[in-house]
Amino acid sequence: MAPRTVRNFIGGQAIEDGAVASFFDKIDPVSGSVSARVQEADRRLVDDAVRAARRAVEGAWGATPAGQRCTLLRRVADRIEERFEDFVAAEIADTGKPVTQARELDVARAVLNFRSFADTIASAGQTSFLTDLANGRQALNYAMRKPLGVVAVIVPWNLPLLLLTWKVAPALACGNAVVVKPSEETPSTATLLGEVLTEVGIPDGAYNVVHGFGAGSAGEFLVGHPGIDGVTFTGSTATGSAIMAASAPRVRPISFELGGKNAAIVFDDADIESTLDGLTRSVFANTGQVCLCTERIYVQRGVFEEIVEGLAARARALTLGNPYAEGTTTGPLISTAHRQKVLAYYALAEESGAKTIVGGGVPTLADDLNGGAWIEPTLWTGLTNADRPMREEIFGPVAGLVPFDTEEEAIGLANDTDYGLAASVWTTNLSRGHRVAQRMNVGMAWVNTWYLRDLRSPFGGVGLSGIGREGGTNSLDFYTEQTNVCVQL
Ligand code: NAD
Ligand code: 6OD
Repeated sequence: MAPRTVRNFIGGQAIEDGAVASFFDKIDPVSGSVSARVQEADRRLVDDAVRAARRAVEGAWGATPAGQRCTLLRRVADRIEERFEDFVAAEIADTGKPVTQARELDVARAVLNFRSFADTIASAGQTSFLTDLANGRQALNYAMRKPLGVVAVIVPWNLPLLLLTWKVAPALACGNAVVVKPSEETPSTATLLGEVLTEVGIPDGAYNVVHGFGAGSAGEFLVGHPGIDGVTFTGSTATGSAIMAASAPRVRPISFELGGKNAAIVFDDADIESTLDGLTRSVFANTGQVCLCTERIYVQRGVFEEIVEGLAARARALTLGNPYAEGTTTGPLISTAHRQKVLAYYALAEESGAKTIVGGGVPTLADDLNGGAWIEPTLWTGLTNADRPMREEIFGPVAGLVPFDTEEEAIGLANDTDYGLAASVWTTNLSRGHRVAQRMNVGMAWVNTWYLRDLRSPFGGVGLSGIGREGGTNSLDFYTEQTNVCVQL
């Protein structure tokens, strides 16, 4: 079967192939074969997308009242539900993730993102102050919220639709138009979402998609474009830094959700079975390719052996294979290039003195999976925070386990990182849970759970993990500017 074509989506239209100068191949991470050919947007197409977005902000979309915008976004959620399996299939074709995860996390969250932000923005109020003046009179101050304008949305490949809609839904709800640059590894669901937005009647140009790479391609052309009023980015810290530099000359608002090197702390009073279940998710979910995944586990000495053995048993029980096969828990990495990077850390850990408890290499699978980016879930002991595999983000199904004795020592070990995205604390002593979670130098700390989300709560990181918070009214703050009006009464 000939590979399908994934198209740029500009001004409410998928772009004809004849209007595109170059294409690139999308490789299926399950089998290694070409699964799609993707239109690459050059400078001219990126410019077309930004202009289409500007026309929407200054035209039909800008003129749509907030309540009506939110009603339209609820229709988007309904329409994604109607086309649910189309989105699941597109996400699996790009990532190879198991069908249960694509359904229960990725596409379900896309629906929720649109509903949740429609509710938040529809019910958002304005700040006002009645000011007493010296002459006995009063003044009324009230702040008007206005959209930023044209927002560039740049997202990675690990949770493509989830992360895209997490930004597009609030941006549109606030009245902005967006130009989206999905990862070159996962182009499909962004274009499919364009179809859905058009189907429910979102005006042309409010949502645009340009495909391509970062440096020297669509990503760089987009963030360097003078018509962009703000940039929201999820991805690696190195790319965040490059985008920050490109945004500096025009002093644009930026929101960055970047990498992590997240810690879990397990106390000896933890409920062992539920802790092991939680750790298994937090280390191996999405083959370790979630920015929130745990790569460092600090375990109180009394339960260290029990946790190491229990987690290793659960890692061995993971089932790698075809994403649609019943019982598959774990997909491949996104690409063989990414696998090379993760395997280099597997080798480096052993050179640094790690004992590999489970995994450590490439698995043997059925012949039709041989060309894919498969890798073994892996656990190490014997490393310290001084070793690079315990300091650098690996973004694979792997964690190092380290024993500790006291609460103070565990807090010091967990906070000993340049990142600051997420942490989890496992204990049946809830006072200790609160105490330790509050001292984690991160954006999100979980107690006795991991990646449990309420979309109204702030999400983001500190240090190398990002700038700003999105979620609930935090997103409203990023995607709008305020004009304060002061009226002497
Ligand atoms: P990446 O930074 O390589 O790419 C992310 C996006 O940026 C892609 O669309 C890419 O094409 C684009 N890009 C690359 N260079 C660019 C440039 N110079 N200008 C403009 N755009 C550019 O990240 P990735 O490898 O796709 O994703 C994995 C990384 O993302 C990990 O570090 C992970 O921790 C991070 N991440 C963070 C969060 C979070 O919420 N904090 C969520 C998911 C992923
Ligand atoms: O759940 C979310 O809203 C979110 N932004 C998750 C990020 C996951 C990182 O890979």
